[in-house]
Amino acid sequence: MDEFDQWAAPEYPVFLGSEIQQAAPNEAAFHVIPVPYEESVSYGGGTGDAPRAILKASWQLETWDGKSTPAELGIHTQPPVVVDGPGQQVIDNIAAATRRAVEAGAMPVALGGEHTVTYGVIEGLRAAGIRDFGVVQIDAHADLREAYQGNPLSHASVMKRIVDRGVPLYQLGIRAYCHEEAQIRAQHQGQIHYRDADDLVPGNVNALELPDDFPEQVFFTVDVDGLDPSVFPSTGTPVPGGLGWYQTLSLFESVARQRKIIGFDVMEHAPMTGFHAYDFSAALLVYKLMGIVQRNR
Ligand SMILES: [Mn+2]
Repeated sequence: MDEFDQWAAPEYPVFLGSEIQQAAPNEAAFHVIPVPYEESVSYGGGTGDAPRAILKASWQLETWDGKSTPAELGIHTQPPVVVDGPGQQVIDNIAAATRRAVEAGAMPVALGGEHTVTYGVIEGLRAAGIRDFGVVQIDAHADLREAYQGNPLSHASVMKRIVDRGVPLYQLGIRAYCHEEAQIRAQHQGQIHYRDADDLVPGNVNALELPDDFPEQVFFTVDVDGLDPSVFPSTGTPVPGGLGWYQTLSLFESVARQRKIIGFDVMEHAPMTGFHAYDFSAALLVYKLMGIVQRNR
């Protein structure tokens, strides 16, 4: 791809393409991976439109994020992952894109799409030879069901698929889960850690301490419904009582101070016609997380 190319694919502008020249794949610290996958919607739809909306909104960002300029590290936007076909095929495609990022020496930054996408990213990290890592998840929902509506690749089961791989998990901001998920948490004591919204939000908790035995490398997944619907109403299954904007950034930063971030994603944004503010919020969230990574490397 030409280094001056501002389009990852027709209809898909590159991240921050208005401000920066896109970095070559092997010269970028971040590989933005658009994944317009929307299959197992349980309530409101639209998350398949999110990657394009976020990339478009990124053209309105400032390169200075208020503290540093993460764009200096190089950002490359891959073409969107092909999401037609059976679920396992899509997971394989996402894994291949993630592996390409890692093998280019970059950090994958996946833009969903539904939360199932995160399973593909985790499979890609494993395929690239990264085994000893944990996942920190911001979410309203535990996503720990064995299957949902008969589908083990549902967005409501994504964290169970990851736990099944033996990956340690730390959940933040959960406030909607079922009895089965509470049992799965109990069965995986020592592997699944959590601080739920009813602890973090009323307590205004802005930092957490990871357990000593939590892996040194961390992948961070943000389901935007983990934030309060006053910040992100643009999501399929909103739940009141979520994390604040600054609280989310602070929690991410507290993890980045303690561990090495090896990638992150932003999932489940669902653009709302006429409300471009939320597309911009999602783009800014992605860029702010890049900035935190930059300042804590
Ligand atoms: Mn989720």
